[in-house]
Amino acid sequence: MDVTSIETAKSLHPKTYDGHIQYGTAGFRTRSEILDHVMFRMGLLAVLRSKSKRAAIGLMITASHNEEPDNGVKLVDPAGEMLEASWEKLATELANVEDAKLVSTLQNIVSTQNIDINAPANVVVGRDTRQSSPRLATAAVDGIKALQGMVNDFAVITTPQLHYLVVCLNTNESYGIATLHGYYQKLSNAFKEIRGSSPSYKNYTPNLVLDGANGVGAIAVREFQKYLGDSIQIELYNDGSGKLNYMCGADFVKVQQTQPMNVPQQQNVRCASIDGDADRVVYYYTDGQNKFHLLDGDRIATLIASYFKELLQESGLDLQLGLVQTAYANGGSTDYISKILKIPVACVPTGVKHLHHKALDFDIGVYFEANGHGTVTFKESALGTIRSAIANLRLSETARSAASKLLNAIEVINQTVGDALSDVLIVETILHSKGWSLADWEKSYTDLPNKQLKVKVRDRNVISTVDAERKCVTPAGLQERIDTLVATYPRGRSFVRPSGTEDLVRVYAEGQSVSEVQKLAAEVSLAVYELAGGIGPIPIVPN
Ligand code: NG1
Ligand code: ZN
Repeated sequence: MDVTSIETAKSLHPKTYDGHIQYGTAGFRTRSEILDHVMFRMGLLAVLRSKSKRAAIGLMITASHNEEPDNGVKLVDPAGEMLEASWEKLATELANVEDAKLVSTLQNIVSTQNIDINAPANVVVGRDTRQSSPRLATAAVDGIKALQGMVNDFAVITTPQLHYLVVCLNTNESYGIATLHGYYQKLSNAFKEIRGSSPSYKNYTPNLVLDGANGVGAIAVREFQKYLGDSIQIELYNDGSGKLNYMCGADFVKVQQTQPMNVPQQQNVRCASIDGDADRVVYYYTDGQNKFHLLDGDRIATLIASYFKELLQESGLDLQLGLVQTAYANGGSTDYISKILKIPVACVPTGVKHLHHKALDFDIGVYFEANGHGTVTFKESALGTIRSAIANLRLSETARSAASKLLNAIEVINQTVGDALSDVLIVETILHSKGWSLADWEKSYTDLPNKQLKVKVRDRNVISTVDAERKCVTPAGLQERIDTLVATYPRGRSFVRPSGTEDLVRVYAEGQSVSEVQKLAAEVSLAVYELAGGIGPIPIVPN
């Protein structure tokens, strides 16, 4: 290890923040002004991870749907997954050590992880459009270079594009060409192939209004449109000229359950919102009575799963299809999946790494968070089975055509991570094939009214949970209080958990009516405030 080069670079990125910061659900995420030394150190860690895995590692600078002054960084493992849990701990340790202990901490990682320091290292770097991102990217690159790693800087890209590039590089480009051109071409070619020469069908029209959250996704959408030609017309709003994620974007629309700013309110028009780094998407429309209708990640998951189920039945393929959700999934969707679709459904803790991991248990694993972050994974053996069916002339024309559709749908999907733009293309593909409007899609099941609230507490880690976050074990008495409150509401459900990306506790409630869930969410918030050390204004419970 070239200690002199690390010491020199370190002096440019001294640790100036004394608080503890933690690698959470999506890496480090906090106010951008305290992140310089963290970025530098993550550049160093990415090199060690790359050497240890003998593969390219991704480093993405983004705070996704958070407000513009925040920023963050996450590392992407070789197969496109989130960083392995044991390395998250190393990341937290490395980010928090004093400057004087930086080199010895690195040396310790090298020896405990058995890393050959002379092995090559390749780090793929990407960043979102935040003002602080170029400065923070420089810090990360300084870290990579201080350990003599190779930097593959793709500058401004979406988070899913970074995952895609990492996987392409690590599969010798068998997954796809490791360029942005390769990304756009792979997805758009498959999309156009399925769409054929008639972009309209029954209630489906090839026009989509898209809210780009004023983020990097807006740039990518403009680029995508060039590849998509007339197969679909995307009308872009919040295209980057306004404030990032401000009253717009997937998170705003999902949590506020309302139309984003600047998108014209037109009746029965198909709209979608992506988030600031383009890894989430939700759909919505306003009906003839000006009522807002949200079609969130749970809906997208059920749409994709039911489409795949139909194609599997038509093709006669015996592949196991499964769906993965979190506690935030609407009870209406879970009932529909298990009772009507009859597809196995699993519940895991929040954070795509948990969903992705569980989805890999199935031949075809559909996973989505309710907020619109998700994708589909396919086992290599399942792909082989589908390909053989297409080539098997003894099968009926219908069976082979269904298998072929399945394979094309797989090509449209960015399997490496939830990708808002790829998810838009798959949703559009399915709606087109069914000839559906959003109202048609919505008929499949009814969402239970639900509400999310945030509570500020002194230390959010006083809350610990079990059972995929559906029950809390500490602080003492909180779960009993939640149980008592929930019991008074028919179809009521509520849970609380510390956020992994913000310094607060999240409260979720659902039930049979809007007024009841508002009340339940507020009552549970008050319980958190009282039993978990709330700070700031006391939550107000409506009458
Ligand atoms: P936290 O802050 O841990 O709730 C949020 C989302 C996650 C995930 C991460 C990463 C909710 C309730 N939580 O995590 O699902 O998307 O951000 O972006 O939506
Ligand atoms: Zn995001």
